[in-house]
Amino acid sequence: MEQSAGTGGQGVVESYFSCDFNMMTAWTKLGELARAPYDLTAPGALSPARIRSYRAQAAGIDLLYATQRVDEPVLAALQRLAEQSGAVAQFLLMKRGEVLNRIEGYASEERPVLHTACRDIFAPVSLAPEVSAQAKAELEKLADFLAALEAGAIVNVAGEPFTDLVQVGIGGSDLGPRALYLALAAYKIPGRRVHFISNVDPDDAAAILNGLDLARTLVNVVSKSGSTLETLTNEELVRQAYAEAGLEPSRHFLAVTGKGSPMDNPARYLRSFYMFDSIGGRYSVTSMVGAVLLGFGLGYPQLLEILRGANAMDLAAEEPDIRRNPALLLALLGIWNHNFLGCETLAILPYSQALVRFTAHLQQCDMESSGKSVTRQGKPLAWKSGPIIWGEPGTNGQHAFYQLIHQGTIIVPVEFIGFRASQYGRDLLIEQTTSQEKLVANLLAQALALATGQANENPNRSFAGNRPSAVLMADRLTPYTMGALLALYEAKVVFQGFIWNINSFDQEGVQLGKKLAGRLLDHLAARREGQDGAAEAEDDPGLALLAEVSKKV
Ligand code: G6Q
Repeated sequence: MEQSAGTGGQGVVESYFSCDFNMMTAWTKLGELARAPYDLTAPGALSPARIRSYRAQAAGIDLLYATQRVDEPVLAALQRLAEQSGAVAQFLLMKRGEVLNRIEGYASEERPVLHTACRDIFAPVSLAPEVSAQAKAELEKLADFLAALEAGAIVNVAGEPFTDLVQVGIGGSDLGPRALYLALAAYKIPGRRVHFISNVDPDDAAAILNGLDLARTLVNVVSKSGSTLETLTNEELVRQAYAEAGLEPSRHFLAVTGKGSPMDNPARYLRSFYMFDSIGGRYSVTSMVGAVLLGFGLGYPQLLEILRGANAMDLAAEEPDIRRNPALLLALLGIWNHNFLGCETLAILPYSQALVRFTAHLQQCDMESSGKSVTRQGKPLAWKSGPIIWGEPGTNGQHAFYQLIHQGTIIVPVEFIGFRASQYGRDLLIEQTTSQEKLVANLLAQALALATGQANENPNRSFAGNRPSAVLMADRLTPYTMGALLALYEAKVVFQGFIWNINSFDQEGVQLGKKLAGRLLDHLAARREGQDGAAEAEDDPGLALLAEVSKKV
């Protein structure tokens, strides 16, 4: 596949769309280079000059990659891989609204992929003007609503302002929005709080509802499809709590859903906001799915800052030179470690307590996008798609699972995320260093220790080294930086999918379990109603399992 990046057009998309990863000359080259990857343990291998030059920057985020097992020939081959797969050309086509969510020749979602249009609103010329205009209209609706709350024009039945908001949603309607809210809690409007109910476990809802003054609480029900079992169940549960408290739900409940979905019924809600078909759940944080709660909790100006940061990174992701495009470079380094050096997992370890749920969001964004076994032509993949993504904030992780990362028998590449300054700026000098300095020093020490290792005559105290990591570093975790970081990872996932030639935008793999759960629930409902069907199908393994787990010990 010899196409140059940045050309665009339908002919080009067709050829990139069916571009097999292992047919590219860059694949062959990288395979050769992987036989003797850069040795980070060699004397002088991690020189100050290397550390200075292996650094890419965009939208206030630095990517330091000197501690990866790459050298100039590997970087040149990765650049070639980006070009031969048309990674940036496909990214631009995605932003322009090309139908990229599809499997050729088979029934599939057949949709454009336009989460970037939610923040393209700042660009002088939007690449997808229609969807950007729709996104802008929803944002303006939200701005009016938030201003009315602020001005006391929308209040509860007793004339009091709303102080709390509960987001009811799951998967993409929960993980990203929750991760961002927690990340930016330092910027909250005083007196406002946001809570989340996602699991169909009744205890999830009960624990949240128990601590709330419902009269002063808004409930934001978020479901693109408007038909998700967990969300609809939890909505009913919360409505019931309002009814029991003698409160009218339509004065408290908001909806974020797709136009025409079963939830698209404005009469039931105080306000209805919309998201669009072309925005997938796990890519929906910057749509109304995240915007409503972030606007309520942090205020509209901070929400715009998040969008601005995301937009800046989306623009940086259009850069064809991999050394100037952190999202693309991170994607390629991931492919180098996973497909060529054989690493099965990736740990994302933020040195920021505020990012406590960010890895969980990235786990969904990445694993739901890249957990695929067929190409975009429906053929079995002859190469590995996505790795397992996991992680927890450091330094806590250092006292938990880092032992395996340093001395275990598998190699776990790491992406560290850190900040030069804390969010609150409330810190103390203890033994001449601040806590923030201690945090960052620990992050850097881990990257160094993993890379260089340390020989010891005691084998149990020996560190083999050559364990790759990358460091993402920004000044401070602000709304702008958070938006940029979010967009960086979204673009990384999308780039990897383009290179692996998989559809990163559907999630058929979640359907079978949902269907089987539905059958078991039908059976339980029929049994409760005393219907005959409940006793049938003796040889059904699902019913046999149900019978077994229902037996008390
Ligand atoms: C994400 C997935 C999935 C989705 C949830 C909730 O990309 O599509 O996690 O977000 O299943 O779906 P609804 O928003 O339709 O309730």
